[in-house]
Amino acid sequence: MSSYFDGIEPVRYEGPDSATELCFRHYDPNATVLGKRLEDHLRFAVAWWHSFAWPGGDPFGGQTFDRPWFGDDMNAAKAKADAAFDLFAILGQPFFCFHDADIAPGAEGFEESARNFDAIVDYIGEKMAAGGPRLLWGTANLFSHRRFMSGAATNPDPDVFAWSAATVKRCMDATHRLGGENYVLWGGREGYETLLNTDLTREAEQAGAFLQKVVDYKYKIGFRGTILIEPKPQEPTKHQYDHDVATVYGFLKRFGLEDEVKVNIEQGHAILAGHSFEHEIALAASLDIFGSIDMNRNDYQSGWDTDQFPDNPREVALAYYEILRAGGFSTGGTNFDAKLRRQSLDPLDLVAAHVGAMDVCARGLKAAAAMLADGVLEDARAARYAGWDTSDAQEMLDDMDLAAIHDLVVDADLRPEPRSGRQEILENLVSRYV
Ligand code: XUL
Ligand code: CO
Repeated sequence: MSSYFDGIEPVRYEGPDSATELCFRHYDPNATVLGKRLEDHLRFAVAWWHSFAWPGGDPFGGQTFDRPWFGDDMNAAKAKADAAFDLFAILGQPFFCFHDADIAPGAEGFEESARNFDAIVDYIGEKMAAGGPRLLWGTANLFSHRRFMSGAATNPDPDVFAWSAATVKRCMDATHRLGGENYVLWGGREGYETLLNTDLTREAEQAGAFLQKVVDYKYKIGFRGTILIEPKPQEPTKHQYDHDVATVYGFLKRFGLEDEVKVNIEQGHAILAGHSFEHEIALAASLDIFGSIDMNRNDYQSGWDTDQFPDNPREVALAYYEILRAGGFSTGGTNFDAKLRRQSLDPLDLVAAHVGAMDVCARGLKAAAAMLADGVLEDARAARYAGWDTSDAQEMLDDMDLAAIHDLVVDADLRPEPRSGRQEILENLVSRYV
């Protein structure tokens, strides 16, 4: 049967010195790193939306891609699924992710939409049963259709809340049916354009009630995967409620859901929020809510959420370092929430983008594993805090009040001596590994 990717062979690992254009130079799925196969460390996923549904538009111009499966009916949706599984066979990545709107044509009525969706989910299920990747996560697109323009769960209209809840129910059912390992909530319209028409208290309470219903439904259907919130500070809204990891944690605590929900952290979203990717991962790990990552990068000149494929081994290494320090992924993985540039029209571009990104991630993970195994950074970190390991320091922290600490400082005539933070030395150390 002919395929959009005809003429492109499955990509193989050939090592760093290979002259083959399309091969893995660093990603050998079977190589063992820290006692685990690279494939099982990285848990790569291809994103249906950017790779198969995105038409190549930008805010100033429309479609540039001319995919044979583009169309708004069930035949087009099946052709799209066929093309997706052809790409998966070329890349050999273990997972994929989708929104309902990526895989099936919508309809104005809920039932018709849901029927289309369920039929394509069955079709994808058959393709999965015949071999190919598993589902890392499913999600609902509660942001593209105009009904969601004022939010989904946080909409001022209860009918939109209801539509959104019903949609999430269907998407959780589908994710469960396909054996998905996580379910993601990204609230692209859960925020505001202007405070002048916004009731912050109501909207937060609606969002909290919605999330509680999602968690309750997970238990009702016996879904064993992880519920993940994906933070982002803005775009498309002026202000998004799930601003960053710290804000999401505060929200989860407010509604008592911090043990039920974790985060899916995206590189570009972290940067938009004024953080680094590794900061967001490290913070989530320290709060025990780290779940999964959306791997990509923004354009550092435009500052927009451009969702490009990652190409910077050092940045990626620092991110995986925090993931490995936290014990690695459990249900999470590395989802390429990344899209081609709109001039990259060819099937080869789509394959090459993923191959390059998988290689950069493999390189980063190997560097991170070596840094961790050698222990140099962790030894330096431990040495920096060694003073706190003494019983005197612990006693001060646990048992002494301000007055007692005051007396201690006076009695001992304490004169703290500043010590170097050794930042450049540590940065030089990282450079040796990447
Ligand atoms: C948008 C974004 C989404 C989520 C899933 O910036 O990252 O694609 O990952 O809805
Ligand atoms: Co994302």
